[in-house]
Amino acid sequence: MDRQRTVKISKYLAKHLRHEPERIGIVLDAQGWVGVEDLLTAAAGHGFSFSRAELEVVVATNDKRRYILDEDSDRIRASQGHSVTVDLELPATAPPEQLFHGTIDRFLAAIRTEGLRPMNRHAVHLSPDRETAERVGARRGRPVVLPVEAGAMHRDGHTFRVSENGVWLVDAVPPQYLRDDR
Ligand code: HQG
Repeated sequence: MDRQRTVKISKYLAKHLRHEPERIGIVLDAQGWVGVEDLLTAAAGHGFSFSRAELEVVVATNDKRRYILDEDSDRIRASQGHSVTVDLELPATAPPEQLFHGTIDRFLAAIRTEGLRPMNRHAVHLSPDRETAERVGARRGRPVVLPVEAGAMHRDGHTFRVSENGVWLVDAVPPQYLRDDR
């Protein structure tokens, strides 16, 4: 399968497994899962056909491992990034001392004042390393990386979870935990 096709299927999955399942008439369960057969049928019924084999290639080769199949490959879900309500049931996990958030200059004034907020998603997304955060920021423009004092936040009672694909999730980051190392 060529890269263009893989990316197209991946974007289609992001749209419908994270944001707008109702657009193609699928229903995610409380943990965000949907049956693979239901998804394939619904997609085909709404003008975009792909096979189970193609889906499995996308899941296995996706650069950020955005999707995961259950043990029997019966169901699929997005590992993070939802705007629809789901409970991923990820266990609370102690984070490393420092995590990173990638953003752009234009948002900095608001972020310094009110901290990081989840905006349209469920959680604030933090990266385990600077390079990943840079890539996240670079989706919008020249990236700015903010180190986050995750260890201190955790000791102060904030709950961290880590998604199946290694993205750290937290409800919010108050401004006092944001470093500026530029
Ligand atoms: C910014 C992608 C103003 C925040 C990525 C970000 C990630 C504020 C934007 C994942 C703010 C939200 C998530 C505040 C935060 N005032 N702006 N108080 N607090 N922001 O897309 O972290 O490819 O919801 O800096 O790689 O950019 O989709 O979050 O710029 O892992 O799998 O508001 O999405 O993954 O944007 O990205 P997003 P994000 P995928």
